Amino acid sequence: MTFIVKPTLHHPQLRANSLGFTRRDYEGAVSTLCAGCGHDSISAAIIQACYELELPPHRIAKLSGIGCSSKTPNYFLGSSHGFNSVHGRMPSVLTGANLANRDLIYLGVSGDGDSASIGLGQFAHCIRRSVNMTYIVENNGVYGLTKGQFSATADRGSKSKRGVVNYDEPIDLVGLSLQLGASFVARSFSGDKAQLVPIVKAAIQHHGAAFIDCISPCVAFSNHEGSTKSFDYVRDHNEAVNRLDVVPERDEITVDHATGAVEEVVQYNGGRLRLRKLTAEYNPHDRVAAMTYLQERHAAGEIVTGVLYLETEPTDLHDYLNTVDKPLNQLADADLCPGLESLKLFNESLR
Ligand SMILES: Cc1ncc(C[n+]2csc(CCOP(=O)(O)OP(=O)(O)O)c2C)c(N)n1
Ligand code: SF4
Ligand SMILES: [Mg+2]
Repeated sequence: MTFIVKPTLHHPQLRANSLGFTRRDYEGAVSTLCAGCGHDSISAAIIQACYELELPPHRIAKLSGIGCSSKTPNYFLGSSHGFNSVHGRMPSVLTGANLANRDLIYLGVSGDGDSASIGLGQFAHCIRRSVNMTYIVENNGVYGLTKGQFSATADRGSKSKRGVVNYDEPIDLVGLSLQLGASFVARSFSGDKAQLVPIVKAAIQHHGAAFIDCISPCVAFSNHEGSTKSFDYVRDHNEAVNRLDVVPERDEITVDHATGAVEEVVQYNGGRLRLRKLTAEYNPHDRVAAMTYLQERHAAGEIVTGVLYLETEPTDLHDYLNTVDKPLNQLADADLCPGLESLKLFNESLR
């Protein structure tokens, strides 16, 4: 992959977080995407979220598939672990990495083609297994990297840049992840930084499978009239059901919102989410109601954004498998192979 390294010099007065890192320390190489591509805004939101959460970069692992979206991990978190896998295969690589080392923070970055077309099976199994990760799909409704063919998330009736109509039903990854049991589900828009940054922060803090569908217009192939993934279309049809503040464990809550309108959810690591309702009838803890609401609003041509589902006491794959707290890749030979006597005892227990 070609890339241009960014100079490490920065203004001496750039504010550092408590780890001594500036926002620049969470950046990566210079982006080679088209100017104005929505994906670059998502990279900026990830950088901001990790800087604000004060995450040590060496504790993060970013994984992706193939596509313009999957190239982006090269443009953020340059000091973190990274793995660029085969098209549509990121979820199984991430699952394996997570099982081997549960101590890292996993970021899966993918495209709508990568996750809803070729990688749909991989996406589905990774979500239903509750892998502890933040899974972001940068959704532009096209295969940007291969010149703009419709992907499986393109809406029925939407038009390609050359005027071809898509007759296939779209796959809604939000609906699918709700059905498959994801414990955190959100949708956002690359053009709404104020919404996206706290959603990414909340997803990273979530213990379990956190999925974010981020509509991300492709300025080359899905930003024209007739596309339902263009900047104009999303701005005109965006219906945000809530707004989120993320309060780290170390910070006191100082702002008091109107009673009843704000719900506070304590996260696994002690941080808190403050969820402010914008739509009275929307309940982000009712999976079935969320699925119905999203389908109704989609039929009406609206794009519902915000935290769409949140389980307050989530569990992950390691909890189900009852794995030891120590990461498996740090276990010694004696732990991994406890000897013939232990094997005999184990076999006896199965008789
Ligand atoms: C196995 C395989 N099949 C097909 C391709 C060609 N290919 C590369 S990227 C891509 C689609 C990318 O679309 P998406 O995931 O939506 O990413 P975007 O470029 O839109 O961000 C395709 C079909 C490939 N690289 N590997
Ligand atoms: S082709 Fe589309 S998705 Fe790819 S970099 Fe350009 S604008 Fe972004
Ligand atoms: Mg795409």
